[in-house]
Amino acid sequence: MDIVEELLKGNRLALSRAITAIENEYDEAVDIMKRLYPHTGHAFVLGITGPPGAGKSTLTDKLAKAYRAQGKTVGIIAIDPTSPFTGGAILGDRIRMNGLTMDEGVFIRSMGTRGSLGGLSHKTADAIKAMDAFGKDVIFVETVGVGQSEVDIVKAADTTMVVLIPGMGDDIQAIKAGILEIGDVFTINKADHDGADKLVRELNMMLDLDAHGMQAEQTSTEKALADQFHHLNVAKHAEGMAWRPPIQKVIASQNEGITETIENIEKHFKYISETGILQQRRTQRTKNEMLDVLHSNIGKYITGKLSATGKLDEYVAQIKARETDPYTVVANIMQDMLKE
Ligand SMILES: Nc1nc2c(ncn2[C@@H]2O[C@H](COP(=O)(O)OP(=O)(O)OP(=O)(O)O)[C@@H](O)[C@H]2O)c(=O)[nH]1
Ligand SMILES: [Mg+2]
Repeated sequence: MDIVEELLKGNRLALSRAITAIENEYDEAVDIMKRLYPHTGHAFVLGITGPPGAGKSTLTDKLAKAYRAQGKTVGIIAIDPTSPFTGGAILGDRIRMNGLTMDEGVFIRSMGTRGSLGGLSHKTADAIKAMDAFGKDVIFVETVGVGQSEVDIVKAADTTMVVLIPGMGDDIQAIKAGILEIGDVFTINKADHDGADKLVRELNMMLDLDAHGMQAEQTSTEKALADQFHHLNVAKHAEGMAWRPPIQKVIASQNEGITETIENIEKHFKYISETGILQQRRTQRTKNEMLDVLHSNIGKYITGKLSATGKLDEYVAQIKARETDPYTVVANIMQDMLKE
């Protein structure tokens, strides 16, 4: 079957195969993406991140149902950093999305980090595009944790929701820099547990400090993290009237606070649309994606050549013997390549 033609016609099997090709880096994936690209750019992408077990999947399930009730179609990508990809078998177990799998208007896919070092964000971005071209109105991307590894995935989202839960103790301090920078909307889930109000207060305080430009007190780690989010940060403060992330208490398992959460997401989307931040983010994303492909292709090309000619091992030996250094070697390689 012609995967692209079928995908564009709404064939779910074709969408599934396209994502498998993307995930496994099959040769055909590049051709698929080339042909799908003109059909992308319509979906709203919502990133959902937070610590393990915070209720991200439960929440995604409820939010997806709410969007379905509005008549919107939904795509869900769950990034699973721990288990290897299992072709969907994982879904019943780890993703608590009862009933959603029966709904034709919802497409759920889990993606693992198997065999890809740092390549996941690129694959996630392509999977999002496949769902976008398929015609999904809203695409959820669920990732575990708040930190370094989520940074790139978060960049794929228009709006990022950070899910926190009471009883995290000092953890909130540890993840402070990350959450303040990436959260457009905050959800305090498991509000049926003790400490939800305390967490809301703490978070409010941190957001107020942040809004008053007191980032100067950041530790170097926090600064490094904040730098990662620089473009988001710039965008956030671009219009002078910085977005104040709303905080909503939710009991996802009981469907409580879902309507308010959807309202917050929609408010944020309206804000970034009207201020031009959305376009700014999407431009930045397009640029990053192009540069990713450029760097990766150039890297592969040069590495391939060096390996084939045996020069790679030669260089490594010379560097190891301290006859030269990596910088000099690479500068020479670049010069040789440019001469060709
Ligand atoms: N008490 C309570 N439990 C909840 C709530 N929301 C979810 N849970 C439970 O929390 C557990 C974890 O929920 P998940 O939705 O799988 O959490 P997750 O963040 O997706 O987990 P990972 O993807 O494994 O990181 C499940 O047993 C849920 O039933 C809530 O609001 N209150
Ligand atoms: Mg989950």
